[in-house]
Amino acid sequence: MQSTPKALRLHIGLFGRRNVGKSSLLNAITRQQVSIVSAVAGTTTDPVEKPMELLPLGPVLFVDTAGVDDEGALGELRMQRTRAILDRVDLGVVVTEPGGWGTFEDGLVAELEQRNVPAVVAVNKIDERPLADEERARLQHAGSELVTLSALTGEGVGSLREALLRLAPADHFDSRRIISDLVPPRAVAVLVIPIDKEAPKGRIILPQVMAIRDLLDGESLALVVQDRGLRQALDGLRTPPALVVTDSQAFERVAADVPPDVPMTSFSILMARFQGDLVEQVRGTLAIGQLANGDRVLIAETCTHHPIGDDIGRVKIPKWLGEYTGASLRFSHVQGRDFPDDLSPYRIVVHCGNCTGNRREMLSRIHRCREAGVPITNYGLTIAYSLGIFARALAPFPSALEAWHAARA
Ligand SMILES: Nc1nc2c(ncn2[C@@H]2O[C@H](COP(=O)(O)OP(=O)(O)OP(=O)(O)O)[C@@H](O)[C@H]2O)c(=O)[nH]1
Ligand code: SF4
Ligand SMILES: [Mg+2]
Repeated sequence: MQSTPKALRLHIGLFGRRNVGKSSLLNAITRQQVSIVSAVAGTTTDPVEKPMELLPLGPVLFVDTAGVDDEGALGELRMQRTRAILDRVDLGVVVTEPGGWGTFEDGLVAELEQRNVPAVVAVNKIDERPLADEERARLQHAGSELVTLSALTGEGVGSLREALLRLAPADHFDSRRIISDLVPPRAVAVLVIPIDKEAPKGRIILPQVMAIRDLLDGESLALVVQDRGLRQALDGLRTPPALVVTDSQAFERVAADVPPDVPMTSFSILMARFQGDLVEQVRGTLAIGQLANGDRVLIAETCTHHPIGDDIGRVKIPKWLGEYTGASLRFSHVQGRDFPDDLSPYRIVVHCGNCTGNRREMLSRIHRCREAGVPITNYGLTIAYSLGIFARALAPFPSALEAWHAARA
């Protein structure tokens, strides 16, 4: 994960007066002692950079700056350094404490606004003193979002993460590839699309269309077959394909036909990576092993299609989960924008691939599950796990496989 180039990471700057708790906040977010904290004003003298995976945002670079309210030559030098950072951040957090907001902070927000950089106003140290209603009303629109928190107790740090997620520029979420990064130019990807009674008439579904388009963009070759044509297709290739991707529902049959040394996964798992957070959802999948009689399972779909026949969410996943766990589970279903505020009744959330949704919203759902302590997985991961081919279906994604092994250990 640390291999994401610095330039591709979302840059988030922490700004504010000395001693408001910028460094403490960075440590609270990262849960590490990245930056030195002390009661002495002016502790941070040079910017401190911390690249990390910030759930639910993905790869980010935090920059903790020196407090910039001090005067004199030293103060001006620090201000110059801080301006250089204002110039290169994608998001700014202006840190203050209750009763601490003044023209200095207004100036910081204005500097960010001039650069079209969204600013989160973060009022820290609320464990010491709450934010007065009058000041809250005033700060509500000072920046793009207002959060109150305590770096000391951790209260509100989750809201800061969510605010950063909401304000992150859209292109931060669009830079990923669905499949073309897994298939070199001119190499072949075999896409297995069974045409059965559940297949929509006269067309193929969106994740499949998206994968084909992405392969074309990557100058790779897409060989599209039905499951019963797979063996013949593989026999006809002079070199093995770089990847086989199947509809999850044909996983078992396809796994039997694809030689073990050929990487194989499903469209739904590709979608978890592209439209969600594969590593987090892989970790969530492990909770399937702990499901017991009477546990409630939430099945969530982003679009509001009408369930037909052996619908995957209503019939197949409940059946596979029941067979795998041997438990009698209670299933609830939500579609579209419905996603419960209270997740506590559920032992696990099984989400669809979110092909019609946007990634930001999916990440926000994953984040809410995490905050509520409820594991979240997805359709393809659940099916692969229930069928006992999880490791194989994750082999194309080393970091996900690693997370799975780590979580099991
Ligand atoms: N009570 C309380 N104290 C805090 C909180 N956050 C930080 N502090 C304390 O405030 C002091 C300053 O914290 P720092 O994190 O060093 O502040 P800073 O903004 O990085 O300061 P400079 O680097 O000097 O600009 C330390 O004594 C911290 O322990 C908080 O949420 N609550
Ligand atoms: S949004 Fe979800 S349920 Fe709807 S087609 Fe896409 S993956 Fe399937
Ligand atoms: Mg500091």
